[in-house]
Amino acid sequence: MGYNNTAKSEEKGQPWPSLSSAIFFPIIVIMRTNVKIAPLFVACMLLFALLPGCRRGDAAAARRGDGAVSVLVFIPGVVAGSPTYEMMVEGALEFARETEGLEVRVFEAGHNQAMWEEQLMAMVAEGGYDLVLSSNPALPEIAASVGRVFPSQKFVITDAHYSGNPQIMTYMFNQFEQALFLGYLAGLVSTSNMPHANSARRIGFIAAQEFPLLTRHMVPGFIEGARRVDPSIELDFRVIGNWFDAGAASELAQGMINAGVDVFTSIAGGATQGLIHAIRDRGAYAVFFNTNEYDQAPGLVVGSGIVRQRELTKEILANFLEGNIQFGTARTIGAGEGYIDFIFDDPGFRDHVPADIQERFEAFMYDFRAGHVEFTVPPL
Ligand code: RBF
Repeated sequence: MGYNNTAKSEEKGQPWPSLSSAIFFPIIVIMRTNVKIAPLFVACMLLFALLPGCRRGDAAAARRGDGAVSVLVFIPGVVAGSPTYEMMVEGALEFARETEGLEVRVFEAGHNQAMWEEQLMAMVAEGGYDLVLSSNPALPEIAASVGRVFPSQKFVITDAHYSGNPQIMTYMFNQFEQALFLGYLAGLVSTSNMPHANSARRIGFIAAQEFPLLTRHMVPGFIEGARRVDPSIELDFRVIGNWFDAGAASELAQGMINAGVDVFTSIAGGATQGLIHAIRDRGAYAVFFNTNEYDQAPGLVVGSGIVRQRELTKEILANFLEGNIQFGTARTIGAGEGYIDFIFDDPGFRDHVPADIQERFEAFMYDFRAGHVEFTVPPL
C-alpha cells in the first residue's frame, strides 16, 4: 500500500543541510562520548535556543510566514509495508487536506535505529514544529532525550506507553487483545481439516526484532488464544533480525513449515512479503495484525485484525488544535474503545474460511466484544 503525500511535504534521507544541524550534530556526538562536558554543552545549546530571533517559534513563523500550525510526522523506519506507519501518514495527510492552517511534514528516518535520536534532534532543531507525531514503542525515550534539549517541544506517540513527562503523551493499542483473538482463529484453522492444515498442532510467529510490546503482549496473547481452542498447541517463534529482509523471512517460514507449522502470524514490516511468498509457495495459512491483508494471498490469509491508527491520528491532530492533549499521560485503547477489531467483512474471510470456523470465531468475538472472555493483560 502506497501513501498519498500530495497534500503537504514528505522527505526521505538525512536532515543535515542547515546551519542549526551542523551546530547540533557535534554536540549530540559529544554528549554521547564525554559525560563530563555534556552539561556544559547542554547549557550552551539551551542558550542558543533561547536567543532572540533564534527561538524555534520564530524560526517556524519565519519559515511558514502564515502562522500555520506545523506538525512533523516522524516515521522510525520506512512507510511502505509498515501498516501502523502507513495508517499514521494517511491519517495525518488526510487531516491536513481537510484543515486550513495545518502544515504536515512526513520524515522517514529509515532502518538504522542508531540514527533515530540524532535525526529527530536535527529535525526538531531546524523545524520549529508545534508538534512531533510518531508511532513506535521505542520512541518515547528518544523523544524524552530530544525534549530535554528542546523543553517546549511537544510529542504525541502512538503504539507506545510512557507517562510522567509533560512534553509527551502516548497512546498504546491493547495488542494483547488483538493477539488473543488472532491466536484463537489460528488455533481453529490449525486444528481444522482445511487443505493445508496438518496434525502437528503447531503455529508460527515471525518477528522482525524483539521488543517488550511484542514479547510480553503479542506473542503470549497469540499462543494463549490458540490454546483456548486446543491446549496442546505449540508456538514456533522466530526472529529475522531486521524489518526489511523478505528473503530471510521466507527462509524462516520455509523451515517452520518443514517443522509442522501450518498457520503463521508476523510483525515484520516490509519483510512480511517473504512470509507471504512462502505460504503461497508451500501452502500454509496466515493471520495478520493491524491492517487488511486478505488480498495478499486469498484463501491463505484467513484473518486480519485492524487497529484504528488512521482515525486515532486524525483525532490526535484535532485534539491538538483544540488544545486538548493531556501531555504527561499515557492512554491504553483497545477493542472496548473501538480501536482494535477484526475484519469479517471481506471475501478473504467470508468466501475462503469454512462456515463452521466462521461461526465459532464469530461466537468468540461476540463474547470478546461483550467483555465475556476473561483474560489478564501481562505487565509490559
Ligand atoms: N513496525 C513496522 O511495521 N515496521 C517497522 O519498520 C518497525 N520498526 C520498529 C522498530 C522498533 C525499534 C520497534 C520497537 C518496533 C518497530 N515496529 C515496526 C513495530 C511497530 O511499531 C508496532 O509495535 C508493531 O507493528 C505492532 O503494532
